[in-house]
Amino acid sequence: MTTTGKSIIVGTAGHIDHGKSTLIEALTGTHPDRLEEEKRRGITIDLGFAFLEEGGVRFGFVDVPGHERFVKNMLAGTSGIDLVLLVIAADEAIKPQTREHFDICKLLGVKRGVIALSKTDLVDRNTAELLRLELEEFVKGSFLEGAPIVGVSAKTGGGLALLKKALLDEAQKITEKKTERYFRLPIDRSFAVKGFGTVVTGTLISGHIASGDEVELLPEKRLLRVRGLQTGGKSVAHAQAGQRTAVNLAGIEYSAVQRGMVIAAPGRFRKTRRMDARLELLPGAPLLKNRAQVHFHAGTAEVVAEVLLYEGAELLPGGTAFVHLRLAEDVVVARGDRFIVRQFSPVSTIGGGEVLDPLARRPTRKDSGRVRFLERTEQGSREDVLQAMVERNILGVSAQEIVPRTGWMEAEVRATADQLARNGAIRVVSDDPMLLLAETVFEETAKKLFARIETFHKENPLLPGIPREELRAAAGRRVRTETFRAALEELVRQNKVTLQGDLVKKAGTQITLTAEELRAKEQIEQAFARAGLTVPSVKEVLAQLAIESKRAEKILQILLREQVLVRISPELVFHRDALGNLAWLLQNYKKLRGERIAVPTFKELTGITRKYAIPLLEYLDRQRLTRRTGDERVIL
Ligand SMILES: Nc1nc2c(ncn2[C@@H]2O[C@H](COP(=O)(O)OP(=O)(O)O)[C@@H](O)[C@H]2O)c(=O)[nH]1
Ligand SMILES: [Mg+2]
Repeated sequence: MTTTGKSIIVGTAGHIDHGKSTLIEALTGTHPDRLEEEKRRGITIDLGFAFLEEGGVRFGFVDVPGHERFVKNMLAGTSGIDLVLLVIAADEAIKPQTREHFDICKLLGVKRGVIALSKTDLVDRNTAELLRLELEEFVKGSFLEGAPIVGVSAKTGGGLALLKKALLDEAQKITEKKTERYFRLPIDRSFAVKGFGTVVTGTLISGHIASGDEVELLPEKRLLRVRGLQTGGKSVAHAQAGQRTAVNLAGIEYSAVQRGMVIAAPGRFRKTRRMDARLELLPGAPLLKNRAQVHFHAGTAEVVAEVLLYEGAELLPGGTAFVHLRLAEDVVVARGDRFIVRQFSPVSTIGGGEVLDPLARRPTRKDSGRVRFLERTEQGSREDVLQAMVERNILGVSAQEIVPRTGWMEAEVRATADQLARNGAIRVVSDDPMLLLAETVFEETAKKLFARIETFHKENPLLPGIPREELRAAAGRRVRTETFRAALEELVRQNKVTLQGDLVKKAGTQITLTAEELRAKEQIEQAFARAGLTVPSVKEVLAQLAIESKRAEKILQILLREQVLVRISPELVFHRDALGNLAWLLQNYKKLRGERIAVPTFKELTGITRKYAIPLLEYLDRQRLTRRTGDERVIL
């Protein structure tokens, strides 16, 4: 079943006993208080839920408790709402939690709402009109300025139709939450349903989910399968952002899941205990000292946090600042998520803000660029954000890291990276998995590699090039393998470097020998050429040269590489002409005396001793010039 029409989440807000729950029942027919204790005491303690389909819009209502002791429950319900229904009783007017809930809505970035002036049956017309003026003043300059104020009475039913219409009008103005984002649902309840097992509920804040999907429970990092889904009290095949959703999960006990946990698209979000954020302190809050302890609320999670101010020792009421939040427990948040902070004790809402980097590292004195980075990324375009992220990490950043840090889809990361690469700002050093590096860092790396290659040639004039592994080691651990590879490829493309098997050499490098070395080279070659198959030992030959042994050894290497000489065993080296002669001898033998030859005959034919004969025959076997059968060789 596909979903059509709009899905809107409405959250109530307002002081206790102002008629929030009663109003939800009057609108939807469902009383949202569900706990025994709530029914007995007649107050809302935890979140309640109800649904209404009206004018093609599906409303999911989240009813919150008004009591100041349960503001933390209210917070879990209010994050993720599209529309607030601020309820103010006509006989009581504005009370402390009216203010606190309103502040919370502002801090959470709620964009629209409707104000219900409830219990109008208890006051006369004049009082109601005066209160209306007071409320207009109260919301001036906020997101609720100009919002409809509807007088209602749940008792008489007066104004309910107008209230529904006002909700519908506001709902039409709301742009829906993004469904083209990775799936995420902060959990507000977990319980067991007979015959089904574990069911979790929450507001689906991004992406979509289908029955049969695999989801990741965070911060636990457990993969679970979705057995079934409900929205609005009906079973559905999928659900999308903007819907209150109940998810039946296979493979887990309901008691292992708690409010504050999140189910999400596997691998796309990460738990965190450190984040960088913009924090705003309410004008009425006490000033906040550096390292103050607070209660941090985001999504449905609540944890104790320490606030580190990046600039200054305190934050004044009404002020804002970049902060680092160090949490006592893991939470799951994404860039752009709103949060609330409450004073540690006595508990009251003092501010809130927006997550800028959900996976921030521990601040250090050395890391002086942090505030500049946050400034760049706070208001910047996607390109600005990605470029700043890449430039801050000299090792480069991978897509696996960028997705949970930004909340973007992988395709968006790729498109942004390609754009930046085209502009010459960054380098895509590897495509899959994608690794991005600042262009300046990349060029610096290539330059250093090239300098190392040049130095190698200078220090080793008799060697053709530096072994790739040696160059890799010289680059150090601050250069990832992918970067090394890409930088080397770049140098090759620029025709600065050539690769020769396992060796890297500066393009156009020739080994130039001194006159002395040239003579030595000739002497070595001649010594082996003269010897034929009864070769002297390498040591003997080199000892007779006028140059020192180290250089002599390198010249021998050159002859071997040029294949003038051939090493057939660790001790034995032959001139290529001698080996060519031997092959010719064998072919001749085959023609005259047949293909089989025994070791003694071979010795006789070549005039060499066993010491040479055996390694030579083995060499011939390896070269497939002969094949061993028993004591004999078959000439091929
Ligand atoms: N007279 C009158 N009483 C109401 C109205 N709405 C709610 N109440 C009463 O006010 C009390 C508190 O209502 P409730 O919905 O629980 O308030 P909440 O704490 O804001 O959820 C209850 O006793 C309700 O019966 C109304 O429109 N008129
Ligand atoms: Mg209530």
